[in-house]
Amino acid sequence: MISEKVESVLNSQINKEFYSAYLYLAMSAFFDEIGLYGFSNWTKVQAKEEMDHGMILFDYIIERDGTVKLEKIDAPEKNFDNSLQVFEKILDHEKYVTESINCVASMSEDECDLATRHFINWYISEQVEEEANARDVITKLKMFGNDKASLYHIDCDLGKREYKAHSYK
Ligand code: OFO
Repeated sequence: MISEKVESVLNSQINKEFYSAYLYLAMSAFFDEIGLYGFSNWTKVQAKEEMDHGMILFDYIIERDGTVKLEKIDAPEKNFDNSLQVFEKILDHEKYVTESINCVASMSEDECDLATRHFINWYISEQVEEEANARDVITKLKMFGNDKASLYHIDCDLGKREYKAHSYK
């Protein structure tokens, strides 16, 4: 059994993860429109991972005999200018998600819910990786993004990313 407070932050985290999936899909559509298909692939793979993040929380709440409460998912931003701006937005968004995950960790500590505190460690590590991934692309775009041949190579590189289903167990 989980407390109402922990259940509430976990449910709100499900919403944030599915919003993240929506946001990455909007970015993927933008990249398709401008012909950066590797960037589109990378963001589409990320969208699928975000859905996994949401589903892992969903299954965890049920496993703990809690109640899943699905809330409205906001429409994502859809006006983007260029690849660097998109990845800066990704980094800002992931920092926001990291703060939210940290709040779940603090709440589970406040409620002496050690199982949730342990469970959320997987997300804490995942956020370190996601922020680092976004920063890595930003660095490359800042160094080489203005050169069309280099941008093409970055696009090919991001096109290699493959989706692997995420699971925390
Ligand atoms: Fe689910 O980590 Fe990104 O948002």
